[in-house]
Amino acid sequence: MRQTILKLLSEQDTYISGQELSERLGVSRTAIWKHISALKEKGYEIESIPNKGYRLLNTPNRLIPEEILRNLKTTTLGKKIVFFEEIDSTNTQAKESALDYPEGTIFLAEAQTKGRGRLGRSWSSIPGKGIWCSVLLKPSLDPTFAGQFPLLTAVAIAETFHNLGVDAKIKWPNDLLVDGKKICGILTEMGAELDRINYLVIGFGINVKHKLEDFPKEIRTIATSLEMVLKKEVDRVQLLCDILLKLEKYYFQLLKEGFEPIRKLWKEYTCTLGHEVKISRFNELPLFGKALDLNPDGSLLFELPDGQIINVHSGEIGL
Ligand code: BT5
Repeated sequence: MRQTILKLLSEQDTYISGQELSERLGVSRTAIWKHISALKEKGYEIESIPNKGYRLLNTPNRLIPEEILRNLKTTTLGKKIVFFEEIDSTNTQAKESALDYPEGTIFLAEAQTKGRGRLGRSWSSIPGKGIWCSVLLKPSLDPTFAGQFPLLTAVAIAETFHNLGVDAKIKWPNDLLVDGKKICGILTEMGAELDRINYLVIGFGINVKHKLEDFPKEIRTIATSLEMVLKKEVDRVQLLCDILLKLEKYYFQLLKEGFEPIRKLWKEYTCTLGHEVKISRFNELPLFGKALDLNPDGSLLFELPDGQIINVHSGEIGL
């Protein structure tokens, strides 16, 4: 209901009367008035003049579901939004209720108190500055395909950044860097049986409005934000809507055509291939060698100093 009221208000430059709204929505004028009051409380500036009606003056510059749904052009992703002003971690929430929500649901928070990175690392997620979002997907695929999803997400986000004029590079497997500093991290988690994915939760954290001093001291030298790079304001709502649209496009493409088109795009955006790198691995000795190619399954083709070629499925790259 509120979404429709907002749509009608934003389509019109002039006033729209309470009577007209109540007729078009089939509810009483008191109900309309209550919805308008609730919207004002959320930060919408709505002028109401007796005998004239309502007029939308300003929308809140916040990442709230009403604003996202007003701008979203997807068919599936983001059509259902679970929003928290503050939560431990959107990935944790998405995983806990994955079976209760449909594919495409997004879990979104203005702040995370226990934002998570990979392998138990933490993700700094201060209020109002970033996009802290988890997308729930339920592809009918074998779990061996799961590794393609963070790569696909990195491509969708890198491409959106490029359209904004930000030259972001993907560090294998899925960190996004600008001038060597991390601007976005992706954490993909899965619920699966041996031969079937039940759900995937793709969490991405994007630093948007941070100034240098907004980052905790320990990551100030390694982190950056879109506004630090662009030196102008970035609209988080529009950015999230653009990312979801691209993510949806590539997700459907992956289901239809397989990974190859995404792999090609990933290779265009990466800064890893062709370089001598060190790969730190969980519970194993680090590897030194040359990153040769991205394999069709998302693993890295890697040449060791003795010329041996191996596939690396997971790890952390230091350039
Ligand atoms: C990641 O882990 O990069 C994945 C981050 C995913 C965050 C999203 S936010 C929405 C969803 N809900 C969650 O709880 N998580 C996801 P990893 O590659 O392990 O990188 C973690 C490392 O990045 C940390 O150890 C820090 O060094 C650094 N770091 C932490 N916060 C950062 C930030 N805001 N910007 C840049 N670097 C950061």
